Amino acid sequence: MKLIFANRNYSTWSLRPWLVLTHFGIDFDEDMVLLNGEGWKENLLKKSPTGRVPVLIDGDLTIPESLAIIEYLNDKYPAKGIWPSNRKERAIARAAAAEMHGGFSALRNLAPMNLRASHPGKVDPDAVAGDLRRLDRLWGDLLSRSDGPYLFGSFNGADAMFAPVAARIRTYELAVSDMAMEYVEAIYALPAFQQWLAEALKEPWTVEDDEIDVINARRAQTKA
Ligand SMILES: N[C@@H](CCC(=O)N[C@@H](CS)C(=O)NCC(=O)O)C(=O)O
Repeated sequence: MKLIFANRNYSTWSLRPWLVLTHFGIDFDEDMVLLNGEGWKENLLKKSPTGRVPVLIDGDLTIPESLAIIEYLNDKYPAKGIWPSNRKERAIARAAAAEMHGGFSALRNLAPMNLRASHPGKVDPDAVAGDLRRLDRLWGDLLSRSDGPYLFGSFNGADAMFAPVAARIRTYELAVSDMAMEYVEAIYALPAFQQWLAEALKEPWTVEDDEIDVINARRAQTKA
C-alpha cells in the first residue's frame, strides 16, 4: 500500500490519512510530491487522477480522496478502531469528519496550515469567527461526552480530520475556548503528529499561495 502526499508543512489533506496510517501502525510506503516548483502540477497529474493529493494505492485500487481513504482503511482494518465500534458513536464521528471535509471554508481559505510559521494576529478574526464558534461548540460537545483527550476518547479518524485545524489555531493564535486549546495540545502531543511535524520543519520549500502575507495582500487588493 502506498500513500502519495505533498509538502508536510502545508498539505492538510495529506496529513489526515497519513496520521491514520501512522498512528494505527499500518504498513505503507510514502511517495511525496511537491506543490511548488517548475512543473509541479504536471507531475501531480501524472500520479493522481484528480491532480490532487492524497492518493492511496492498494494493488490495483486507487483512492484519490482523504475521507474515502480513511473509510477504506477502516474497512480493511476493522479491529483498529479508526471509527468507534458503537454504531451511534460511529455516525457522530463520521458526521464530524464530513463536516470538516465539506465545511469550515473561511478557516481553510484564510488561515492555511503552515506548520513552521508563527503568525499571531494575521488572520482577520471577524472572517473566521463563525467557523471558530462552530468548532468550539462541536469540539466542546464531543470532548464533554468522551472526557477527552481526543474527540472520542482515544485518537481516531475524526481527530485526524481536525488535526490541521489544531495547527492553524497554533500558527495564527486563533481565539478558542480553553477546552479547544487543550484539544489542540492533545493533537500536538500525538507521536504521529510530532513525527509529521519534525519532517515538515526540515522542508525548504515555500508554497506562495499558502502564505498568509500573500493571501492577505490578495484580499486587500480585491477589497480596494
Ligand atoms: N477533497 C480532496 C482535496 C485534496 C486537495 O485539495 N489537496 C491539495 C493539497 S492539500 C492539492 O492537491 N492541491 C493541488 C492543487 O490544488 O492543484 C481530499 O479530501 O483529498
